Amino acid sequence: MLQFRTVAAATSSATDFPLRLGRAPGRVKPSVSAFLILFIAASACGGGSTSPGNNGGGGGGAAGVGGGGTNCPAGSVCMVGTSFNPSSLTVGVGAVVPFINNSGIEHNVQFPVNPPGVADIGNHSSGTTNRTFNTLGNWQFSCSLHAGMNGTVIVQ
Ligand SMILES: [Cu+2]
Repeated sequence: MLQFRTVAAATSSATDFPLRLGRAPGRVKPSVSAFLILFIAASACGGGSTSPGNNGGGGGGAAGVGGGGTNCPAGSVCMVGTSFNPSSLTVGVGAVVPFINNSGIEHNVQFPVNPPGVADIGNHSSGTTNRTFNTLGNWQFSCSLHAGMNGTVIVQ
């Protein structure tokens, strides 16, 4: 009778043992998957930062395109942006001075004192208007639409 009991107790305790061991791997799993999530997140961030690095020096292509705007023929006055270029032009008596507006911006040319025979030029955003200067003097003009847009034709 005594021997049976001890055998039964031994077997029951033996079957308990593997059950406890079975729980131990179950606790490890959550920490492993948390580590994997962190690793994936870290590697995803790292991958994103590599490609933009090569896109650096793209500029500088169209540098020569805009240069034509300052090509003002000799002996003429051009409206470039919101200024006259040249701002001072010296001509001889009887010179025909083209006032050229290729800016696409509306301008006018107004003389506070008109040279004899020279009329103001009204608002316009393109085109060339000729004026003939037959009288000696420094003839100032301005565009009333743009403050500081001034020029002078010097007739010598
Ligand atoms: Cu103007």
